[in-house]
Amino acid sequence: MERTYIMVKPDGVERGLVGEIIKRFEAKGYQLTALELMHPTKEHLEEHYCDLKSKSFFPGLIQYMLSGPVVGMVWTGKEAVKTGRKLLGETNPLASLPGSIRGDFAIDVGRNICHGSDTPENAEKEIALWFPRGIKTAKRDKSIDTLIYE
Ligand code: IDP
Ligand code: MG
Repeated sequence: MERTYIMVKPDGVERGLVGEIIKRFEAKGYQLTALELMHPTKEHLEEHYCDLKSKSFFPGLIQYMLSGPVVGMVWTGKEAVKTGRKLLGETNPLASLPGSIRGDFAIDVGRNICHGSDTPENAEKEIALWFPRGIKTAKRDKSIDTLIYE
């Protein structure tokens, strides 16, 4: 089963959208595997976004991400990475369809309320970065899985 790292950014936390975002992943059928409210350092965020270091918006992005706590989560299930990004919507909320999280709750790209891993490899890297002590994985009740997977 695939894992993805989903994070509610400071604007999403401040706007009270944590529950809404959790609700959508739960309702889809994904399993909540880890969850924590965190106050990351600048260095930690620079590591998370290291691929974007050369972008002109990078300093603003880091400043935005430092503006308050974030909620980091790991969700598990079939194609969790790709489907997780579909649930979030496009990077630019105005290009996101209604029904997606960014499409329903955000306008500007620099205030797009949530993060989702883009590949399974990056998901595992991000999970290791944000949950460095590891995650105890509780096996979900098999009877629930038979209602979600054929
Ligand atoms: P993603 O979050 O959809 O994976 P990335 O390209 O990885 O998008 O960019 C990371 C984050 O950087 C975005 O979610 C957004 O908050 C911010 N960002 C991306 N492009 C821009 C931009 O052109 N201006 C301002 N912020 C941006
Ligand atoms: Mg990205």
